[in-house]
Amino acid sequence: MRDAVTSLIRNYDITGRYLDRNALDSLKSYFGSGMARVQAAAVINANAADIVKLAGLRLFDELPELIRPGGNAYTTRRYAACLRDMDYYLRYASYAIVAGDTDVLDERVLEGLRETYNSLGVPIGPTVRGIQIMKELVQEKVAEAGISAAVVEQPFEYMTRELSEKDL
Ligand SMILES: CCC1=C(C)/C(=C/C2=NC(=C\c3[nH]c(/C=C4\NC(=O)[C@H](C)[C@H]4CC)c(C)c3CCC(=O)O)/C(CCC(=O)O)=C2C)NC1=O
Repeated sequence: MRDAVTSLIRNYDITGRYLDRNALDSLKSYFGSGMARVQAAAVINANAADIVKLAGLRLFDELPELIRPGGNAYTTRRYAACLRDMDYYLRYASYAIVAGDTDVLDERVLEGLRETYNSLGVPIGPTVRGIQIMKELVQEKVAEAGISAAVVEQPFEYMTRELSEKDL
């Protein structure tokens, strides 16, 4: 599992280079945004249960067929599984924000996920929508706390892109 620093070092080491101007710029940006990223993770931690719950309500409000008979989130067991998945996405997004790197998402969340979802009939489009709604809620909460909302966007966009790009 890599963070922004270990990813950078790894890339430079592969080609045996010293850290050049580009490397220093990206290190500066990583350390410069460090406090904001840590504070954003604290905001997510303090609001996680609310964010997941509200995102679920909004998602099912937009796409009510999900929780009707025949929908993938129909029955309390599957409804709960869906919210649990949303909670996973949020928690791992908070790790990725702190790490300044999406590697943790590849390793712990996205690996094999599409195959699992496809075999269980979990629809990707609505899952992506759920992730987007959580991103919006997190951006609101973070902005309310006076932290730059820019630091939280990347992991949600990454999960969205990775999930939708290789849709079956
Ligand atoms: C930390 C990494 C990690 C992830 C991401 C993960 C996802 C994950 N979601 C699952 C199921 C599920 N996921 C959903 C999710 C949804 N259904 C919908 O209609 C909505 C669009 C969506 C919620 C937004 C549902 C309903 C199930 C249960 C499906 C079933 O058993 O029929 C399963 C199958 C096993 C189980 O039910 O626990 C996995 C592995 N597990 C992990 O360990």
